[in-house]
Order: sequence, then structure tokens, then C-alpha cells
Amino acid sequence: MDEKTVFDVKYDNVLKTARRTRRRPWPMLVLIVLAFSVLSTHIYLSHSDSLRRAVRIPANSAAVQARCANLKLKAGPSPTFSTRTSSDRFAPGTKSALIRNATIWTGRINGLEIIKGDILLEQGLIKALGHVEEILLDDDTVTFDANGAWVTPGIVDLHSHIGVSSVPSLSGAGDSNSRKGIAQPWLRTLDGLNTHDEAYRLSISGGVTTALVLPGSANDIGGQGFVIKLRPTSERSPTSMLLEPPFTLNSSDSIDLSLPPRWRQMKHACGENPRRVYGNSRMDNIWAFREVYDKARQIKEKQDAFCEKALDGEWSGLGAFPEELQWEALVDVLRGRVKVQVHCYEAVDLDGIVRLTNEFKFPIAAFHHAHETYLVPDLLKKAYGYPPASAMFASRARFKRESYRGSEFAPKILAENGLPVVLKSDHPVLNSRHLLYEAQQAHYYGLPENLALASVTTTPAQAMGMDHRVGFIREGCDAGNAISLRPQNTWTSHTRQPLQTSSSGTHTRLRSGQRRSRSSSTASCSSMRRTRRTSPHASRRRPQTPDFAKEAADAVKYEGLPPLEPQKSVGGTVVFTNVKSVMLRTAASREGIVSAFEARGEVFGVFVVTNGSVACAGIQSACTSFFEAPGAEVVDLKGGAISPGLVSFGSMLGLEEIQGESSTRDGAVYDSLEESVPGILGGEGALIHAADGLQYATRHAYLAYRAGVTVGVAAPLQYGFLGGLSTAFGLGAAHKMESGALVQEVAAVHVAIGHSGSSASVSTQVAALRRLLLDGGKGDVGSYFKNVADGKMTLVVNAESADIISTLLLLKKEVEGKTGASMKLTIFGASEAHLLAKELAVADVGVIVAPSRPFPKSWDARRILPGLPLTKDSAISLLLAHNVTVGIGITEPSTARHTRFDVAWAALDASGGISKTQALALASSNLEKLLGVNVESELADLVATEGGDLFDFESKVVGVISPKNGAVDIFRY
Ligand SMILES: *[C@@H]1O[C@H](CO)[C@@H](O)[C@H](O)[C@H]1NC(C)=O
Ligand SMILES: *[C@@H]1O[C@H](CO)[C@@H](O)[C@H](O)[C@H]1NC(C)=O
Ligand SMILES: CC(=O)N[C@H]1CO[C@H](CO)[C@@H](O)[C@@H]1O
Repeated sequence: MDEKTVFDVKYDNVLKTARRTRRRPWPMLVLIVLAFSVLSTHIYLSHSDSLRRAVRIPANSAAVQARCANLKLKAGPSPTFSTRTSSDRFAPGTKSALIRNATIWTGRINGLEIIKGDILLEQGLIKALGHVEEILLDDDTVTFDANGAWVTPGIVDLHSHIGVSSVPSLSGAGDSNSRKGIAQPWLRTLDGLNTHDEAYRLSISGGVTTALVLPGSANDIGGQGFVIKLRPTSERSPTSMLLEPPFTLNSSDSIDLSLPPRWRQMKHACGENPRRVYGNSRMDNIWAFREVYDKARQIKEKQDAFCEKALDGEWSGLGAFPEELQWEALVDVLRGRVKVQVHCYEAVDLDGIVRLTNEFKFPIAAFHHAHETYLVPDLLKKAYGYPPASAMFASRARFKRESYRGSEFAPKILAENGLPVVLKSDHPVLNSRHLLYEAQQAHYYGLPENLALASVTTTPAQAMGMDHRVGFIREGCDAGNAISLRPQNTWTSHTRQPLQTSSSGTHTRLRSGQRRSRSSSTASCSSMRRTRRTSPHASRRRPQTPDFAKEAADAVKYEGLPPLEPQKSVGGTVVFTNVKSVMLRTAASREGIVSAFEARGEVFGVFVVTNGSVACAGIQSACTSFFEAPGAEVVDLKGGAISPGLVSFGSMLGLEEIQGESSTRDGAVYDSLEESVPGILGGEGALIHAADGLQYATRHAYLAYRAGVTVGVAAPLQYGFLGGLSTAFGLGAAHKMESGALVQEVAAVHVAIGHSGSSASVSTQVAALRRLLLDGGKGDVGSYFKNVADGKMTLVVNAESADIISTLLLLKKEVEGKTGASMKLTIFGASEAHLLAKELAVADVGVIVAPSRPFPKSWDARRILPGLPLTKDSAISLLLAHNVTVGIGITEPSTARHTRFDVAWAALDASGGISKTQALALASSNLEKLLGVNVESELADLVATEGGDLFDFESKVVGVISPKNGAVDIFRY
């Protein structure tokens, strides 16, 4: 944000004005009109008695006319809304709160306004903003000193399934999709909203205060969505969680027809999901829309004709108001009273929907997922009414065909085309607790910071028609009870910018006052983030995200598939200049990483590589001789860094390109515990090598490689107990026979124990493992498990629950008692491992936590340690403190490229408790060790970043140094 937009605002009389009660003259007037019309009907009736052909005027004619008149009103807040003196969501007994001395991002002026001042919250409203005079406060107003901390509007999630796809996932809940029809506008998520979803409290801790809970995308029309506040209510009911219940929830008798209708929300979906569920083609999908919209149009036309007559008093033969409960919501869509949220990815489907809006004349609020909207901005502008927003993931793509051309530059490109951008979670697809991380990524890839913050606050509030209540910090906006004063957060530690991420090693400390206020009642329309700067210089600097102009242009030029293969390998001498820090792999330290050089002040160093190996590192004068080397390539890192190359494990990276397309993946192995394995494989003795199914040059792999992840470890896809043999491979290679393509053909033996795959009982799965380890088995299974029992190979067990993990620790002891060897065991997943930190350390068993930021997705994984601000420790920091070897894993290949940000998160969540080298080890040396991958330190890859180190949201990876290949891959853009 520009400093010019930062100004102090002083509203002296603000309180007096805010407290003046206003009358609501409008509804009164309507009542008088209604009373009069009832009276006149009576008079008319008595006169007509004498007529031979009497016109029967219905007794409820006034109500009918009022209803008809109401149909002409536009949806939105009532004309008197802005003069309300308390919120209908106010929880009686909540004290007023004054936040002093905050840096307030208001959301106004296109997200450019920042106010330094106070915020007064009273009666569930933001009552005053600016400078609040103490003298006017209630005696029991609670005062917080923000001490300059940022306050932003609460985060608004435009696309969530919280409460309807609740966690931990259990078969008795999960109510987001009906499969009873392709178009069912009558269904309502409110009817399935689970008030016991574990995610509410977690998402609130991430600053999310408001969410639109949408039905799933199994149908063309999945039903109506509802906007909720995530905070608990005293009534404890789903209805009491609604932000602004549409009037249609009540019986028509109780609706005040003088008021304009409140916005409703409706989910639509096109493309693959409804196509798959109903065995349709795209042609069937669009026809299903047209068929129901035609039905709604007929009803609407009948209603309009009816109302025209009713309002003219032409009652003769008019009958009742034409309506059908099933279709009333869709008729409301045609009346422009519903925010239509359309799940839609690619050009063909976007085009179909844009045509639909023009054929039936209704606007849509947003295209959701919208992976190709950046390719068709002009098409969006042709939508009926106004161009819809694009509600997107920042970087999640390629998980199915229609998302294959998704680009991380889409938000930037859409914004440049003047189109609104929203970042959404699709919770629990992404854990909405980290929705702000999506905005950070969008910002990293080029979305301006004012729009990036708006993309999770004001823009979604507008797209759901709730911007009169949420999405802004301004007087009259809703307040609730969930402001979070976050002393530590994931997007900023050394600067005060909410969007700037990371740099570990710096951290914020709690002060008692701030800490207390986390749980106190304050506001939900805003959330507060506390950060502390470590150097005045850093804090004033605006975040400098890298220049991605060329990549963004290429995304459009190549329609989402720009070439990604490394273009330039350099042997001989490469000199990296302006190097701020160098971290190298070493066998000498516990973490396997040392800090080899750290620039003092602004005196940067150099790093010289000859034939892929380190030749000289340090201050320039010490390495001068290398500058004269003939043909030396010089790369200016502009204050950047040399760091160890990262390793990725946990997803199908290397074994698939598009998760939803079986022809693009290796496929799953047999599970001999539950099915018979074909004899041609050797029956139950078969153990599959992931190396045999490796795929190179996938987009996931190249994108990860360009982001500093140089090695992947892949285990075969398994749905049951028995997995196979993992393999370590190079992510920059074009095929398996290239140098460096196969790092280690066989890494570890993999099995899974739990409920996610196998239908056999947990005890049965453990029995199978015990037998394989103690009694051996046939064929390859027998020999590899013997190697495990003898301590010659690593066994990686995918397990989440502390009960299963402790059973495994005891089993390890049992096996070791028999063999006398020490068994190498690694737990992967490990959501509840922190409960056994001490026992894991004693047993010398390491863990790979995946996802690295925990989420209680299943019963087995429910007892997470959520980390700040809910708990002081994170699972990672607690395990490390117990000297457990910890690695971090991922669950989807598209996130491999952000491993470096995962590392930064781990460091930040540890609140300074772990060092930079420890953090890097989580995704390099530790992972290798835990997966049985043996790489000599001198031969491990290094990564060069420009403008910062791997932890930084300001840096860009520009090269990979490979001692094994004797070369440097340089990414020229
Ligand atoms: C507001 O907070 C800033 C940052 O901590 C501090 O420097 C300043 O003195 C505070 N102002 C007031 C009026 O308390
Ligand atoms: C972890 O290891 C360090 C260094 O070896 C040691 O000082 C510390 O006491 C250990 N911590 C625990 C909890 O065992
Ligand atoms: C008469 C009636 O049922 N009114 C309810 C309409 O809906 C709102 C919002 O849920 C309730 O607060 C009213 O009590």
C-alpha cells in the first residue's frame, strides 16, 4: 500500500452521531397504505353487491398486492439499514470494546485506505472509526491497546462446505451433495449444517469470520447456499449462525413485504462433476439448465401477468398467485434476487453459462474454480448484467482435466482486465484456516496487494451481497465476537504487511495483554493481526514480490501450458554474485545443513561453481581468481541465497499428471490382504517398484523443480494395507535414462495402517505386518520385509492415530527383541504423533507430517496440535524439541512447488523455536534419512534464489546446481 494513502482520521462527533437513535418511518408508511387499501376494498365490495355480474374481490387482495409490489423491489439491505443502532446478531451481555492505536486496513477506496486510529465496537456494530474520545465510552467498555497492530476485516470465504462436509469426516454426516436429480434449486445447505464441525474454531483462528456454505457440485443445480458466521451462538442452532437469513426462510405471513428481499445464494455447476455423476455429456448438462430455467420462466411470466392485473385491481377470474414451492428459488434467480455461484472451469463451460444468462436474463455473481477465466476475459464481460467475479484457488490446479490449464498468474491477469478476483477455500478441499495464504500466493504471483487483501475480504463480501455487513471496516458494519489478535502469524513476521510472508528466524513474542485478548469478545467483522518488526528498515519496506510479467504473458500465449523444461544447463564456471547467504549440506552436523556464509550488512558475497561443484564461497575478494575464468557465466542474485535443494514426498508426484484421469497416472497396486494377487506377479509375494511406473517431465514436476524442489520420492499408489517400494528421482529430468533421473531406485518399503484405505480391521492389518516382519513371507515381500526386520531397510508406515502409532512402536520393540537388530521405522501422516513425542524419541522413530499444517480430516487424525494462536507449540516444534527426526510431506502434487513456503510456515509456527537450518532439514536431509534415501552431502543439489532466500515471498528460484550432473540449470525468463 502506498504511504500516501495512509492518513489519520479524526472524527470528533462520531460517537454522538452513532448513538442517536433513528426512527424507521418507512415501514410505518407502508402499513398505512396497506390499511387504506383494505378499507377501499370493502367499500368497493359493498357497492358491487348490487351489480348483476359481481366482481369478486378476494379478501386477501391487499396482501396479494403487497406481494406483487414487493416483486419489483431489488434485493439488498433495507433503506433504513445504515441507521440501525444495534445488530440483529448482537449477543446480549457482550461488552463494548475499544481497540486503540491500530493500523486499520478498511477495504475502502479499492483497498488502498489505511487508517491509523481506534475502532469502537458496540451493540454488535462498528460504531466509530478514527479517534475515539474516552469520555464518551460506557464505563464497562473493554479497551485493547493494539499498539500499531494491523486490523483487517474478517476473512470472508465465498466458497465453503464447512458444516456440510464436516470434519472429522464420518459417515453419519456429510450432506453437501444430493444425487436425486440434476437440477434441484429447492435444496438448502442450512438443512444439513452440522454445528459440531471441528473446523469452525480452526478457521476462526485463521481469521475467517464469514463463509458462504454451498452445496457440492454433483448437480447442475445443487441447491441454495447460506452465509454463516463461524462463531458459536448461544442458541447452538444452524439457523442462529446465519449472517442475514433470507426472508424466504419464514412463512410468507411473517414477511414484512415493505422491505426489499434479502440476498439468497444458489449453487450451479457445469463441466466434469455433474457430467460424471449423471453420466451426461456437456450437451446434456446445458440442456438440463435450459429445461428448468424455461420452467421457471413460465412461472415468472404467469406471476408477472397475474400481478399486473392484481395491481390494477382486475380481479375477475384471476385466481391464486401462480407459484410452485419447488421452483420459487429459481424464479427468484430470474428476478435477480439470488447471487448465483457457478462452479465452472473451462472455456467451453464458461461459454455455455454466459449464453444461458443471456437467454434467460439473469446475472451470476461468480464463476468458481474458474481455471480458464483468465483466458477468456472478453467472454466474461458478455455475461448478462455484469461480469462475474472469478473465485479461485491460488495455485491448486491440474487435479482434473478441466483444471489442467489453470495458472497461478490468473488472479493477476484477471485484475489487469478489470475483472474481480476472489480467493476461496472450497473447504475442506483447502483448509479455510489458511485462506489468507491463498491471497499471499496470488500476491506473490503478481496480484497487487490491495486487491489481494480484498480478494478474501471485500470482494467476496460483494459477490455474496453482504458488503453492507462484512468485508469492510467502516461504521455501521457488523461486529460479533471473534476478532483475533494474533501475536504471531504466518504471513508476516519481520514486516508489518499482512501479505508479506516469512523469513524464519525472526519471530514475534507475546505480551501478556495481547495474549489475553485473543479469547476476548470483540469484533467479527474485523480481525486483528499483531506483528512485531525486527528492524525498522525492513518494516517500512513495501513487499517486493518477484517480476513474473514474462511468465504471466506466456501463460496466456500458450493457453495455460507454457513450456517449463529447464532451458539452459551450464558446465564450466558459474559465478553467483550479490549473495546474501549460503547454506550447504554437510554430513558433519546433526541437521545435515550448515550456514556457510552470511553477509554482513550490505556487503554481499559470491558463490562460484565449477562443473556443478562448489569452488569458492564467501566475500568477493577471496574468490576473485574465478571471475577471470574464461567463459564464466555470471548470475546476479540481487541479495539472494544458495540453499539445499528440497525433497518432496507424500503425493503422487512422479506417478501421475492429472489425478482425475487414470490414463495419466501409474495406477494402484494390488493389496494382498484383501484380494488375490495374480499368479503372474508371483501372487502374494509381489512387491511393486514405484520406479517402474515413474513419469518424467510432468508439469507438477517441472513447476516444483523451478521452485527449488529437485528430488521427489514416490511410493506406489495404494488403497489398502500393502504398498510397495518407493523410489527417489530427479524432478528436472526429461526421462528416466537421463543423468540424475534416478537418484535411488529403491528407497523404502511402504505400508498403511488405518481406516482410510483398507476395509480390514486395524488389528488385522497389524497382524499382517507382524507376520511379515517376524515370520517372513513369500517372494519379494518376504525378502524385503526380512531386510526391514534386520534393520537394513526403512519401513514407512502411513498411520495417523496415536493408538496405531504406539502399537507400531511396541511392534518395533517386539521385532528387535527377536532379531537383535535395530529396525528403521518412519511414520508418515502422523497427525497425532505429537501425543507420543517422548516415546517416538526413545524408540528412535522419525515422522513425516503430512499435511505439514495439521487438519483433523478423519477420526484417526482428529487429535491435532493446531499451533498458534490456539496452542503455543506446533506438532513440528514439539516433536523437534523432543529430538524426533521430523520431515514434512504433502498430499497433492500441485503443492510440491510450495515446499519452500511450507518450510517457512513450519519455522514461523514454531515461533522462533527452530532454526533456519532445522527448518530446511524438514524438507531435505531429514526427509532423505526418513525415507531411506542416501545422498552424499557433496553430491546433493543446491538452489540459487534471487532477491531473498528460499523462505522469502520476495524471492525467485533462478538456478539449480547439480554436482552429480556437473552442471547448473539456469532458468532464464
Ligand atoms: C501506537 O503504536 C505505535 C507502534 O507500537 C507506537 O509507536 C505509538 O507510540 C503508539 N501511539 C500511541 C498514541 O499510543
Ligand atoms: C535433544 O538433544 C539435545 C542435543 O543432543 C539435548 O541437549 C537435549 O537434552 C535433547 N532433548 C531431549 C528432550 O531429549
Ligand atoms: C415468525 C418467524 O418465524 N420469524 C423468524 C424468521 O426468521 C428469523 C431468522 O431466522 C427469525 O429470527 C424469526 O424469528
